[in-house]
Amino acid sequence: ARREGVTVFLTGLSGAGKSTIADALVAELEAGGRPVTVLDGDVVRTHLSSELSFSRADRDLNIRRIGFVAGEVVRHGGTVVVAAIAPYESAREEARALVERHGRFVLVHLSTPLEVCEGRDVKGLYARARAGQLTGFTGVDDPYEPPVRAELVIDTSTTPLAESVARIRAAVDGRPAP
Ligand code: GGZ
Repeated sequence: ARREGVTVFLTGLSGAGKSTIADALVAELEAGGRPVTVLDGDVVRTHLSSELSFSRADRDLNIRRIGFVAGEVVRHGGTVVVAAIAPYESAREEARALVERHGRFVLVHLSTPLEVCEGRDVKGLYARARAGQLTGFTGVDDPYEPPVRAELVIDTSTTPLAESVARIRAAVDGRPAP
């Protein structure tokens, strides 16, 4: 029988480690013979959602689009890795519903504390937000609703990258965590 499709949906603050984990996870899944469709918030906003702002309505529309694309790939037995802030519970659950009609959905909450994300500040966006040069920045002056039912919760400030990836792979393969 054809393999069931699956979407791994990484949600969390900017700087929580979504793209880092996505990159490592995708490399391992592809090395294991699973081609992966990657939907990274940053990239999606360049190519698929370029007209969208960071208002609630536009964030929700962004996540709805991601959920739709993920569902289509999963429908054909594919593997999808999403990395997006996705700050609203209702939009994440909409994405879940769009995927689960065709296959499996693994929600991974990267629960890295705000202080750690802000300390990393890879792109200097937190500093700009604190300075008032960037408004509506998630975690500073815009909300992040923690997921109510995540399959996995991982704090990247206390979990090594290899362990995070191993836990997610186990969930994808339906094995108990190593
Ligand atoms: C949050 C913002 C904002 C605001 C720009 N709030 O860490 P990054 O820089 O590279 O990735 C973030 C990205 C968030 O896009 P998403 O599509 O994941 O967001 S959502 O799921 O809410 O639609 C961040 C950058 O865009 N960025 N302005 N105001 N992140």
